Amino acid sequence: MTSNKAYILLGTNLGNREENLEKAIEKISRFCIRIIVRSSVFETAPWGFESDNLFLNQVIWIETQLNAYELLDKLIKTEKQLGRKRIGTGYHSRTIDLDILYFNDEIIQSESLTIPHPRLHTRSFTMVPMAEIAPNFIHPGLQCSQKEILDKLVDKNEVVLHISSE
Ligand code: PH2
Ligand code: MG
Ligand code: MG
Repeated sequence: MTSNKAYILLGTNLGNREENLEKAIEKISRFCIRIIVRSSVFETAPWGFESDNLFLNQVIWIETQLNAYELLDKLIKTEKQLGRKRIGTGYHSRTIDLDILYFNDEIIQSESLTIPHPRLHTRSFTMVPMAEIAPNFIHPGLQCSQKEILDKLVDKNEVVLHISSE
């Protein structure tokens, strides 16, 4: 049996944010083999758009028998089940966003999927939780560790510890 390992970013800035994260993780745990690690939860300022609603962001590392496209499909269905509405183009507030950051150490570039996530290394709301749980994991494109990426990051958007995983 082959299995895959993926890092997923969870983001929410609408409704009961803590509950949205818990519900999403519960649903994800039903269709993957296991959730290996969860990062702490961080409260983060909206990046790339204006909103009064701060985000909660968290990264989880999962083991799954699904391939990257099957995983994407399940994550989109989970977002819909948790009330995610997709509104035109640009960034909007949302109950839940589930993004695949890394899938094994694969590089995938297709119309529906880009892995590693194309903007992950520019965003502290992603890199802080990512470097917490996998400081030595190497970005397969950039060939840098998560810790190295975080140390060089210039994004100064606020990221504050909200619920520690310890
Ligand atoms: N997601 C975005 C755009 N901006 N800002 C924060 N702080 N957290 C997010 O998860 C986030 C964002 C697009 O998916
Ligand atoms: Mg996103
Ligand atoms: Mg998304």
